[in-house]
Parts: sequence; C-alpha cells; structure tokens
Amino acid sequence: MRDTSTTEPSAAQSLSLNVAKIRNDFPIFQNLSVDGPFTYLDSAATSQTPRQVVGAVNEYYSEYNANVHRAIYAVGEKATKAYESAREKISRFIGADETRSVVFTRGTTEAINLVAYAWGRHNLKKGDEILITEMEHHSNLVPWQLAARDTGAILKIIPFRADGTLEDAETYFNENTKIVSMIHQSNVFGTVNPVDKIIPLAKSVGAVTFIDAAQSIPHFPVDVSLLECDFLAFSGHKMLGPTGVGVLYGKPELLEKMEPFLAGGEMIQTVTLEKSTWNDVPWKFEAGTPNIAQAIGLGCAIDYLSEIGMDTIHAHETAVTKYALNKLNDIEELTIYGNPPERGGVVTFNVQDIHPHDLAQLLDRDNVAIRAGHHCAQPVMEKLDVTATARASFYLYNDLEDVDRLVAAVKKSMDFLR
Ligand code: C6P
Repeated sequence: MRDTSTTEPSAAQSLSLNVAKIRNDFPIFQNLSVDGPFTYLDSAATSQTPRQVVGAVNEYYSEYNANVHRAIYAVGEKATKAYESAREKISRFIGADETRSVVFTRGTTEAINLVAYAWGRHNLKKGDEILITEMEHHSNLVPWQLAARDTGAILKIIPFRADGTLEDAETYFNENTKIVSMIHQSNVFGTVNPVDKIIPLAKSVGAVTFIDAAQSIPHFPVDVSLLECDFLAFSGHKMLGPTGVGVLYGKPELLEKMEPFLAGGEMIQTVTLEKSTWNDVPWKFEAGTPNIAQAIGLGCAIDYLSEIGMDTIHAHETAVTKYALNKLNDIEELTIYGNPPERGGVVTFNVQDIHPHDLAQLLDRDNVAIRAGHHCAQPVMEKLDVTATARASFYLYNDLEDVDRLVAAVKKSMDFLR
C-alpha cells in the first residue's frame, strides 16, 4: 500500500496561505517552548482555536451571559440574538435553504444518535436495510448497530479497498435500503468519498441520506443544497470552534415529521400533566439550556474560515499533504495506509517494529503532536491487520516546515529505538 504517485511541490511558495500570519492568530502557537515550535499535527482530532473565537466566547461570558429564548431583559435578548445569528451563519456556510434546518447538538456523535433514534426507531422495521461503509468512525457505526438491534433492520456494509477507496456502491442498494449513512472524508485514510454519486443512488431506491461531514466541512466547501442530502453532521471543535457544539443539518420536512430526541425545557409548545406538544424545528431538538457560548464561538470560527475561503484552505492543505506523502514515502521502513486519489490532509502510517504509541511519545519530546491509536475505527484497523497506527493531520496553520519537523522526529525515533 506504499504511495508512490505523489509529486513534490516546488517549495513553500506553492502554499496558498500565509501561515506565519495565521499562526499569529492562535495563542497556543505563541507559547514558545524550549523544545522549539509546537508542531501540531492532530487537527483531525481537534483543531486549535484562534483568538477571535476565544474572544467571542469570552465576550459572551463577560458581557451578556444569559439564557436564550427565555429572558425579557437586554442581555438575554442579546444572547438570543447572538445564538440565532450563529445558526444563520452556519446555514449560509453549508448552503442550507432554510435556517431552521440547522439543529445545534453537542457534536457529530450526538447528531448521528439523534437521527438514529428520532428517525431510525420510527421509520425502520424488520428486514429494512441500513447502509454504511467499512471505514466509518464508531460514531456512525455503533448508533446504527443499536438501531438495527432495536428495529430488526439489517446493517449492510460497503467495503473499502486496500487503497482506502470504497468498492462500487451501486450493488449495495435495493428496494429494502431505507437509509445510507456514510463518512464524507475518512479520518483514517483521508479519502474523500464520492457522496455526490452515492446520494443519487440512494434517491433512486427512495432511501434517506446522511453524511458524516466531521472531517470534510472543516477543510473544503460542502453545500447541502447541491448535494441534496437529507441529513449531515459536523463538530465545531474540528473547525476552529469550541468543544461541546456541533450541528445536525436536516431537511425541514424530515425534521418536522420526526419525534423528539431529548425531552425537557424549550423543546415544547404546551405541557399539561398528561401530555405535551412540540416546539417548531429546530428548537424541537434542542431540549434544555443549549451550549450558547459554544454556538456563538462556532459562528465566529465560521467567520474566520469564510474570510480566508474554503477553496484556499483546501488548496493549501492539498499542497502540505502531497509534500508530507512524498517525504514520508522516502522512509524505507514506513508504511502509509491507503492511497486514495481524492483525499484530504490526513496521513496514517506505521514504522516497522515501532509501536505507534511509542512513536507518538518520542515525537512529543520534539514537540511534534500526532495521534496514535485506532482512531475510533477498530474495524478499519482489523482489516489493515494492525491494532493501531500513527496519524498526522494538517490544517490551515501547518506548513512544509511542520512536515520537515515530523519527518526529522520520526527518523530520530527510529535511530533511538534501534
Ligand atoms: N474523530 C479523530 O481523531 P465528535 O467526537 O462527536 O466531535 O466527532 C466524532 C467523529 C465522527 N465522525 C468522524 C469522521 C470523526 O472523525 C469523528 C471524530 C476524531 O479522528 C476523534 S476520535
């Protein structure tokens, strides 16, 4: 599975972003360490946070901290306005036709569970088929395993090939397929899956479509109106926003028909001791006090990303990733997993005879942060016949020097352990 197809970009000038300027916006990169610059290569797990987002969260807590949709006083109204304005920004960012399509959740995981319960438990029955892929994150596998167990539906899997691309999806659809829920960009291989081809296949058999966009929305333009997906989910903390906030996009007509997921304050219209009626969407799915500061912070992160431009960010990451693949491929004892033609800034690898956890710990001594483990994708590890891998992932604040530091630290670790 060694990748040999990449070509080396000429040099740093091939990068479309001014990384030094961008890094100035990130307080974490200003904390100078005796071990040299902080080489953060784990943005697929969680991205770093620019001071603008920290400032927006801080401003909410310092200047207008109040609950939303309840208060009849100035700061409460300001909080409600800021929270709902974040929803509007998100709606525009993903190309949604209507703002009410945007439901705030705690993250991608909660968004998928919401649909697996509120749609899945009421629409699936024995013999129906739920279609996912073999490269799903556990968040888009386990909720559907539970939905299948509870309803008698069958979980069907589109396998992936050795290069990290999906096998031809066409043969997996039939009249029993009721939902296809799939990862847009793999958090292991970086593969960008052809959701634009798969969604029409699903529609041709009347199946509902769900896109796990946790690894795609932060890195390139995604437009739900062009894709015509029914549901889509992503997390704020992977796109420069705070932790604890994410989004479920849903077509309003589907959200309206769905039963609530969590029940309590704000998601109701009327309540008697005997029964209740529900609020309009999206609030029907936002029970209790929401993650107000986090939602406002996510709105600010979207402003930041939009100002730079998602196409520019994507071009930058593509150049950094090509450079990284080239450099890592030069190391004889290193295996890169997958070689998808359409990919994002995620490179997964192992070094012969070195456990990825040991490698990650040694890299940390050189201030290089990568992820090591199963990446919440144990079935992927099983198919690759490994228990764990190392993974480097890139974002707008990474440059070619980060890659050079990664490669130098890997080589140093190899020397140290041999
Ligand atoms: N992947 C990674 O290091 P949450 O935790 O809900 O914000 O996101 C879950 C999730 C869902 N789908 C995909 C494709 C993901 O990559 C993730 C999170 C992180 O790969 C943490 S395990």
